[in-house]
Amino acid sequence: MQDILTAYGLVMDECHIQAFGSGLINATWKVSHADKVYILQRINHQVFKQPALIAQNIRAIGHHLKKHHPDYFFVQPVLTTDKRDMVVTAEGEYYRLQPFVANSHSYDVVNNEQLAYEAARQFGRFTRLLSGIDTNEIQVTLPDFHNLTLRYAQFEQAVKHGNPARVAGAANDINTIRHYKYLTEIFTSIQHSPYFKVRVMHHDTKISNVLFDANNKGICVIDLDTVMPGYFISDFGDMMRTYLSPASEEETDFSKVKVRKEYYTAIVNGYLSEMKDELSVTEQAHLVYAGQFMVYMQAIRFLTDYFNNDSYYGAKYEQHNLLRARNQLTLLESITQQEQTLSSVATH
Ligand code: GN1
Ligand code: MG
Repeated sequence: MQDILTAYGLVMDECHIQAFGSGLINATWKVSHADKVYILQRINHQVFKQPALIAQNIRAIGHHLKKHHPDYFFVQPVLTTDKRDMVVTAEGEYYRLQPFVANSHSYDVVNNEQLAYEAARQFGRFTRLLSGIDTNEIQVTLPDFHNLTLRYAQFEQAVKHGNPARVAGAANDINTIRHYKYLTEIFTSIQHSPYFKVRVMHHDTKISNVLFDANNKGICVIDLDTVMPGYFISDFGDMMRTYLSPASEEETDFSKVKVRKEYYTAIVNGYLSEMKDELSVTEQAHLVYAGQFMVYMQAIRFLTDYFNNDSYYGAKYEQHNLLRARNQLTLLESITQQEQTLSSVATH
Protein backbone atom coordinates (compact mmCIF):
# COMPACT_ATOMS: atom_id res chain seq x y z
CA MET A 1 0.00 0.00 0.00
CA GLN A 2 2.86 2.37 0.85
CA ASP A 3 4.38 1.97 -2.63
CA ILE A 4 1.07 2.67 -4.30
CA LEU A 5 0.39 5.80 -2.26
CA THR A 6 3.98 6.97 -2.80
CA ALA A 7 3.38 6.85 -6.55
CA TYR A 8 0.69 9.49 -5.95
CA GLY A 9 2.90 11.54 -3.66
CA LEU A 10 1.00 10.45 -0.53
CA VAL A 11 2.57 9.27 2.71
CA MET A 12 0.80 6.23 4.11
CA ASP A 13 1.33 7.14 7.78
CA GLU A 14 -0.47 10.41 7.18
CA CYS A 15 -3.45 8.75 5.50
CA HIS A 16 -6.58 7.30 6.98
CA ILE A 17 -7.56 4.24 4.92
CA GLN A 18 -10.81 2.29 5.13
CA ALA A 19 -12.50 -0.38 3.00
CA PHE A 20 -15.32 1.13 0.95
CA GLY A 21 -18.35 -0.03 -1.01
CA SER A 22 -19.92 -3.40 -1.72
CA GLY A 23 -18.71 -4.40 -5.19
CA LEU A 24 -18.03 -8.05 -5.88
CA ILE A 25 -15.18 -7.61 -8.34
CA ASN A 26 -12.76 -4.77 -7.55
CA ALA A 27 -11.40 -3.86 -4.10
CA THR A 28 -12.10 -0.26 -3.02
CA TRP A 29 -10.79 1.99 -0.23
CA LYS A 30 -11.50 5.48 0.92
CA VAL A 31 -8.22 7.29 1.58
CA SER A 32 -8.19 10.57 3.52
CA HIS A 33 -5.15 12.77 3.67
CA ALA A 34 -5.46 16.10 5.47
CA ASP A 35 -8.49 17.77 3.86
CA LYS A 36 -8.30 15.63 0.70
CA VAL A 37 -10.34 12.48 0.25
CA TYR A 38 -9.77 9.88 -2.45
CA ILE A 39 -11.14 6.59 -3.69
CA LEU A 40 -8.45 3.97 -4.31
CA GLN A 41 -9.29 0.86 -6.32
CA ARG A 42 -7.51 -2.33 -7.18
CA ILE A 43 -8.74 -3.56 -10.53
CA ASN A 44 -9.45 -7.28 -10.61
CA HIS A 45 -7.27 -8.27 -13.54
CA GLN A 46 -8.49 -11.87 -13.55
CA VAL A 47 -11.75 -10.29 -14.74
CA PHE A 48 -10.45 -7.22 -16.58
CA LYS A 49 -7.59 -8.84 -18.49
CA GLN A 50 -6.44 -5.52 -19.98
CA PRO A 51 -6.84 -2.78 -17.37
CA ALA A 52 -5.10 -0.36 -19.75
CA LEU A 53 -8.21 -0.43 -21.94
CA ILE A 54 -10.30 0.88 -19.04
CA ALA A 55 -7.93 3.80 -18.59
CA GLN A 56 -8.00 4.43 -22.34
CA ASN A 57 -11.83 4.56 -22.35
CA ILE A 58 -11.94 6.91 -19.38
CA ARG A 59 -9.54 9.24 -21.21
CA ALA A 60 -11.62 9.13 -24.40
CA ILE A 61 -14.87 9.78 -22.54
CA GLY A 62 -13.35 12.53 -20.40
CA HIS A 63 -11.99 14.18 -23.51
CA HIS A 64 -15.32 14.03 -25.35
CA LEU A 65 -17.32 15.39 -22.44
CA LYS A 66 -14.87 18.19 -21.80
CA LYS A 67 -15.01 19.23 -25.43
CA HIS A 68 -18.72 18.86 -26.15
CA HIS A 69 -20.42 18.99 -22.74
CA PRO A 70 -18.13 20.98 -20.47
CA ASP A 71 -20.89 21.35 -17.87
CA TYR A 72 -20.98 17.64 -17.19
CA PHE A 73 -19.34 16.79 -13.89
CA PHE A 74 -16.78 14.17 -14.87
CA VAL A 75 -14.60 12.55 -12.23
CA GLN A 76 -11.09 12.66 -13.70
CA PRO A 77 -8.59 10.09 -12.39
CA VAL A 78 -5.80 11.39 -10.17
CA LEU A 79 -2.48 11.02 -12.01
CA THR A 80 0.65 9.62 -10.39
CA THR A 81 3.55 12.01 -9.79
CA ASP A 82 4.96 10.83 -13.14
CA LYS A 83 1.61 11.47 -14.87
CA ARG A 84 0.30 7.92 -15.29
CA ASP A 85 -3.37 7.03 -14.72
CA MET A 86 -2.66 3.67 -13.06
CA VAL A 87 -0.04 2.09 -10.84
CA VAL A 88 1.16 -1.43 -11.65
CA THR A 89 2.85 -3.10 -8.69
CA ALA A 90 5.74 -5.60 -8.84
CA GLU A 91 3.12 -8.35 -8.26
CA GLY A 92 1.25 -7.22 -11.38
CA GLU A 93 -1.67 -5.64 -9.53
CA TYR A 94 -3.35 -2.53 -10.99
CA TYR A 95 -4.43 0.39 -8.83
CA ARG A 96 -6.04 3.72 -9.61
CA LEU A 97 -6.98 6.78 -7.60
CA GLN A 98 -9.85 9.24 -7.98
CA PRO A 99 -10.92 12.23 -5.96
CA PHE A 100 -13.87 11.57 -3.67
CA VAL A 101 -16.44 14.05 -4.91
CA ALA A 102 -17.05 16.61 -2.15
CA ASN A 103 -20.60 16.88 -0.79
CA SER A 104 -21.70 13.81 -2.67
CA HIS A 105 -23.15 10.61 -1.36
CA SER A 106 -24.40 7.33 -2.77
CA TYR A 107 -26.91 4.67 -1.82
CA ASP A 108 -26.80 0.90 -1.65
CA VAL A 109 -30.55 0.43 -1.83
CA VAL A 110 -33.24 2.38 -3.63
CA ASN A 111 -35.80 3.31 -1.02
CA ASN A 112 -37.75 6.05 -2.77
CA GLU A 113 -39.01 6.55 -6.27
CA GLN A 114 -37.35 9.90 -6.69
CA LEU A 115 -33.92 8.25 -6.33
CA ALA A 116 -34.84 5.70 -8.98
CA TYR A 117 -35.94 8.52 -11.27
CA GLU A 118 -32.75 10.53 -10.69
CA ALA A 119 -30.47 7.54 -11.18
CA ALA A 120 -32.23 6.51 -14.39
CA ARG A 121 -31.95 10.07 -15.63
CA GLN A 122 -28.21 10.10 -14.92
CA PHE A 123 -27.56 6.88 -16.82
CA GLY A 124 -29.70 8.10 -19.71
CA ARG A 125 -27.87 11.40 -19.72
CA PHE A 126 -24.49 9.67 -19.76
CA THR A 127 -25.37 7.72 -22.91
CA ARG A 128 -27.03 10.70 -24.56
CA LEU A 129 -24.04 13.00 -24.00
CA LEU A 130 -21.76 10.35 -25.47
CA SER A 131 -23.93 9.76 -28.52
CA GLY A 132 -21.49 11.77 -30.63
CA ILE A 133 -18.60 9.37 -29.95
CA ASP A 134 -17.82 6.79 -32.62
CA THR A 135 -18.39 3.54 -30.69
CA ASN A 136 -15.39 2.06 -32.50
CA GLU A 137 -13.21 4.38 -30.45
CA ILE A 138 -14.41 2.77 -27.22
CA GLN A 139 -12.54 -0.38 -26.24
CA VAL A 140 -14.25 -3.59 -25.19
CA THR A 141 -12.95 -4.01 -21.63
CA LEU A 142 -14.85 -7.27 -21.06
CA PRO A 143 -15.50 -9.20 -24.27
CA ASP A 144 -19.00 -10.75 -24.41
CA PHE A 145 -19.91 -9.29 -21.01
CA HIS A 146 -23.63 -9.09 -21.78
CA ASN A 147 -23.74 -11.70 -24.51
CA LEU A 148 -26.71 -13.70 -23.29
CA THR A 149 -26.28 -16.40 -25.93
CA LEU A 150 -22.76 -17.10 -24.70
CA ARG A 151 -23.81 -16.96 -21.04
CA TYR A 152 -26.51 -19.51 -21.78
CA ALA A 153 -24.01 -21.80 -23.53
CA GLN A 154 -21.64 -21.48 -20.54
CA PHE A 155 -24.51 -22.47 -18.28
CA GLU A 156 -25.20 -25.66 -20.26
CA GLN A 157 -21.47 -26.42 -20.18
CA ALA A 158 -21.48 -26.06 -16.42
CA VAL A 159 -24.52 -28.35 -16.14
CA LYS A 160 -22.47 -30.97 -18.02
CA HIS A 161 -19.05 -30.50 -16.50
CA GLY A 162 -19.60 -28.63 -13.23
CA ASN A 163 -19.60 -29.92 -9.65
CA PRO A 164 -21.89 -33.00 -9.97
CA ALA A 165 -23.36 -32.80 -6.47
CA ARG A 166 -24.27 -29.16 -6.93
CA VAL A 167 -25.78 -29.81 -10.38
CA ALA A 168 -27.84 -32.71 -9.01
CA GLY A 169 -29.24 -30.54 -6.23
CA ALA A 170 -30.38 -27.83 -8.62
CA ALA A 171 -32.59 -29.77 -11.03
CA ASN A 172 -35.54 -27.39 -10.59
CA ASP A 173 -33.41 -24.32 -11.12
CA ILE A 174 -31.93 -25.80 -14.28
CA ASN A 175 -35.45 -26.46 -15.58
CA THR A 176 -36.51 -22.91 -14.84
CA ILE A 177 -33.52 -21.50 -16.70
CA ARG A 178 -34.31 -23.72 -19.67
CA HIS A 179 -37.95 -22.67 -19.56
CA TYR A 180 -36.90 -19.04 -20.10
CA LYS A 181 -34.53 -19.85 -22.96
CA TYR A 182 -36.80 -17.93 -25.34
CA LEU A 183 -35.31 -14.77 -23.84
CA THR A 184 -31.99 -15.65 -25.53
CA GLU A 185 -33.79 -15.90 -28.86
CA ILE A 186 -35.19 -12.40 -28.48
CA PHE A 187 -31.64 -11.26 -27.76
CA THR A 188 -30.45 -12.84 -31.01
CA SER A 189 -33.15 -10.99 -32.92
CA ILE A 190 -32.04 -7.74 -31.28
CA GLN A 191 -28.46 -8.36 -32.42
CA HIS A 192 -29.71 -8.67 -35.98
CA SER A 193 -32.23 -5.84 -35.84
CA PRO A 194 -31.54 -2.59 -37.70
CA TYR A 195 -33.75 -0.83 -35.13
CA PHE A 196 -31.40 -1.53 -32.22
CA LYS A 197 -28.43 0.78 -32.02
CA VAL A 198 -25.02 0.13 -30.49
CA ARG A 199 -24.25 3.01 -28.11
CA VAL A 200 -21.80 3.78 -25.33
CA MET A 201 -23.38 2.03 -22.36
CA HIS A 202 -22.39 1.89 -18.70
CA HIS A 203 -23.23 -1.81 -18.12
CA ASP A 204 -23.39 -1.60 -14.30
CA THR A 205 -26.25 0.74 -13.44
CA LYS A 206 -26.77 -0.16 -9.80
CA ILE A 207 -27.75 2.73 -7.56
CA SER A 208 -24.35 2.82 -5.82
CA ASN A 209 -22.84 3.91 -9.13
CA VAL A 210 -24.66 7.27 -9.04
CA LEU A 211 -23.48 10.23 -6.99
CA PHE A 212 -26.16 12.44 -5.43
CA ASP A 213 -25.90 15.95 -4.05
CA ALA A 214 -27.29 17.22 -0.75
CA ASN A 215 -30.74 17.64 -2.33
CA ASN A 216 -30.66 14.12 -3.75
CA LYS A 217 -30.28 15.37 -7.28
CA GLY A 218 -28.00 13.17 -9.38
CA ILE A 219 -24.52 14.61 -10.02
CA CYS A 220 -22.95 12.00 -12.28
CA VAL A 221 -22.33 8.28 -12.72
CA ILE A 222 -19.17 6.52 -11.53
CA ASP A 223 -17.43 3.12 -11.90
CA LEU A 224 -16.64 3.29 -15.59
CA ASP A 225 -14.82 -0.06 -15.91
CA THR A 226 -17.57 -1.65 -17.91
CA VAL A 227 -18.34 1.32 -20.15
CA MET A 228 -18.37 -0.29 -23.58
CA PRO A 229 -20.34 -0.32 -26.79
CA GLY A 230 -23.63 -2.12 -26.15
CA TYR A 231 -27.42 -2.03 -26.24
CA PHE A 232 -29.62 0.16 -24.07
CA ILE A 233 -31.26 -2.99 -22.63
CA SER A 234 -28.09 -3.55 -20.56
CA ASP A 235 -28.43 -0.29 -18.63
CA PHE A 236 -32.19 -0.05 -18.51
CA GLY A 237 -32.43 -3.74 -17.58
CA ASP A 238 -29.86 -3.57 -14.80
CA MET A 239 -31.79 -0.69 -13.24
CA MET A 240 -34.92 -2.83 -13.29
CA ARG A 241 -32.90 -5.68 -11.81
CA THR A 242 -31.55 -3.61 -8.95
CA TYR A 243 -34.22 -0.93 -8.26
CA LEU A 244 -37.56 -2.70 -8.70
CA SER A 245 -37.37 -5.01 -5.72
CA PRO A 246 -37.27 -3.72 -2.14
CA ALA A 247 -34.86 -6.60 -1.39
CA SER A 248 -31.47 -6.99 -3.09
CA GLU A 249 -29.92 -9.97 -4.86
CA GLU A 250 -28.52 -11.05 -1.47
CA GLU A 251 -31.98 -11.56 0.08
CA THR A 252 -32.73 -15.19 0.93
CA ASP A 253 -36.34 -14.65 2.02
CA PHE A 254 -37.71 -14.71 -1.52
CA SER A 255 -41.15 -13.52 -0.43
CA LYS A 256 -39.52 -10.10 -0.18
CA VAL A 257 -38.34 -10.19 -3.80
CA LYS A 258 -40.93 -8.50 -6.00
CA VAL A 259 -41.63 -5.73 -8.48
CA ARG A 260 -42.68 -2.30 -7.23
CA LYS A 261 -44.60 -0.90 -10.15
CA GLU A 262 -44.15 2.74 -9.09
CA TYR A 263 -40.39 2.22 -9.25
CA TYR A 264 -40.72 0.91 -12.77
CA THR A 265 -42.62 4.06 -13.71
CA ALA A 266 -39.86 6.13 -12.11
CA ILE A 267 -37.11 4.34 -14.08
CA VAL A 268 -39.03 4.72 -17.35
CA ASN A 269 -39.68 8.42 -16.82
CA GLY A 270 -36.16 9.16 -15.60
CA TYR A 271 -34.47 7.29 -18.43
CA LEU A 272 -36.75 8.60 -21.16
CA SER A 273 -36.40 12.18 -19.91
CA GLU A 274 -32.95 11.91 -21.50
CA MET A 275 -33.27 9.11 -24.04
CA LYS A 276 -36.77 9.45 -25.52
CA ASP A 277 -35.53 10.96 -28.78
CA GLU A 278 -32.56 8.62 -28.98
CA LEU A 279 -34.45 5.34 -28.75
CA SER A 280 -36.30 3.90 -31.74
CA VAL A 281 -39.93 2.82 -31.48
CA THR A 282 -38.76 -0.79 -31.52
CA GLU A 283 -36.29 -0.15 -28.73
CA GLN A 284 -39.02 1.51 -26.68
CA ALA A 285 -41.17 -1.57 -27.19
CA HIS A 286 -38.47 -3.60 -25.39
CA LEU A 287 -38.34 -1.82 -22.05
CA VAL A 288 -39.81 -4.69 -20.06
CA TYR A 289 -37.74 -7.18 -22.03
CA ALA A 290 -34.64 -5.29 -20.88
CA GLY A 291 -35.40 -6.25 -17.28
CA GLN A 292 -36.09 -9.86 -18.17
CA PHE A 293 -32.84 -9.97 -20.16
CA MET A 294 -30.67 -8.66 -17.32
CA VAL A 295 -32.32 -10.57 -14.49
CA TYR A 296 -32.22 -13.79 -16.49
CA MET A 297 -28.56 -13.28 -17.36
CA GLN A 298 -27.69 -12.61 -13.73
CA ALA A 299 -29.54 -15.77 -12.62
CA ILE A 300 -27.60 -17.72 -15.22
CA ARG A 301 -24.30 -16.20 -14.12
CA PHE A 302 -24.88 -16.96 -10.43
CA LEU A 303 -26.04 -20.53 -11.11
CA THR A 304 -23.17 -21.18 -13.52
CA ASP A 305 -20.73 -19.91 -10.91
CA TYR A 306 -22.31 -22.18 -8.30
CA PHE A 307 -21.73 -25.17 -10.57
CA ASN A 308 -18.17 -23.96 -11.16
CA ASN A 309 -17.44 -23.85 -7.41
CA ASP A 310 -17.87 -20.07 -7.03
CA SER A 311 -14.69 -19.27 -8.94
CA TYR A 312 -15.99 -15.90 -10.25
CA TYR A 313 -18.21 -14.31 -7.60
CA GLY A 314 -16.86 -16.06 -4.53
CA ALA A 315 -19.26 -17.16 -1.79
CA LYS A 316 -19.66 -16.57 1.91
CA TYR A 317 -21.40 -19.92 2.44
CA GLU A 318 -21.94 -23.16 0.52
CA GLN A 319 -25.21 -22.26 -1.23
CA HIS A 320 -24.60 -18.55 -1.62
CA ASN A 321 -24.57 -18.43 -5.43
CA LEU A 322 -27.44 -20.93 -5.65
CA LEU A 323 -29.59 -18.68 -3.46
CA ARG A 324 -28.52 -15.61 -5.40
CA ALA A 325 -29.63 -17.39 -8.57
CA ARG A 326 -32.99 -18.33 -6.99
CA ASN A 327 -33.45 -14.76 -5.84
CA GLN A 328 -33.00 -13.59 -9.43
CA LEU A 329 -35.32 -16.28 -10.78
CA THR A 330 -37.97 -15.08 -8.32
CA LEU A 331 -37.57 -11.55 -9.64
CA LEU A 332 -37.70 -12.79 -13.24
CA GLU A 333 -40.95 -14.56 -12.51
CA SER A 334 -42.40 -11.46 -10.90
CA ILE A 335 -41.47 -9.25 -13.88
CA THR A 336 -42.81 -11.84 -16.32
CA GLN A 337 -46.12 -12.16 -14.48
CA GLN A 338 -46.55 -8.40 -14.62
CA GLU A 339 -45.30 -8.00 -18.17
CA GLN A 340 -48.64 -6.68 -19.44
CA THR A 341 -49.18 -4.20 -16.63
CA LEU A 342 -45.62 -2.90 -16.85
CA SER A 343 -45.78 -2.58 -20.63
CA SER A 344 -48.80 -0.35 -20.29
CA VAL A 345 -46.98 2.20 -18.11
CA ALA A 346 -47.39 5.45 -19.96
CA THR A 347 -44.19 7.11 -21.14
CA HIS A 348 -44.07 10.87 -21.15
C1 GN1 B 1 -20.46 -7.49 -10.41
O1 GN1 B 1 -18.44 -5.87 -8.80
P1 GN1 B 1 -19.83 -5.33 -8.99
O2 GN1 B 1 -20.68 -5.66 -7.82
O3 GN1 B 1 -19.84 -3.88 -9.39
C2 GN1 B 1 -20.55 -7.82 -11.89
C3 GN1 B 1 -21.90 -7.35 -12.43
C4 GN1 B 1 -22.98 -8.05 -11.65
C5 GN1 B 1 -22.84 -7.76 -10.16
C6 GN1 B 1 -23.83 -8.56 -9.35
C7 GN1 B 1 -17.48 -7.10 -13.92
O4 GN1 B 1 -20.48 -6.10 -10.23
O5 GN1 B 1 -21.99 -7.71 -13.78
O6 GN1 B 1 -24.22 -7.60 -12.08
O7 GN1 B 1 -21.51 -8.12 -9.72
N1 GN1 B 1 -19.46 -7.15 -12.59
C8 GN1 B 1 -18.60 -7.86 -13.32
O8 GN1 B 1 -23.78 -8.11 -8.04
O9 GN1 B 1 -18.71 -9.07 -13.51
MG1 MG C 1 -18.99 -2.49 -11.09
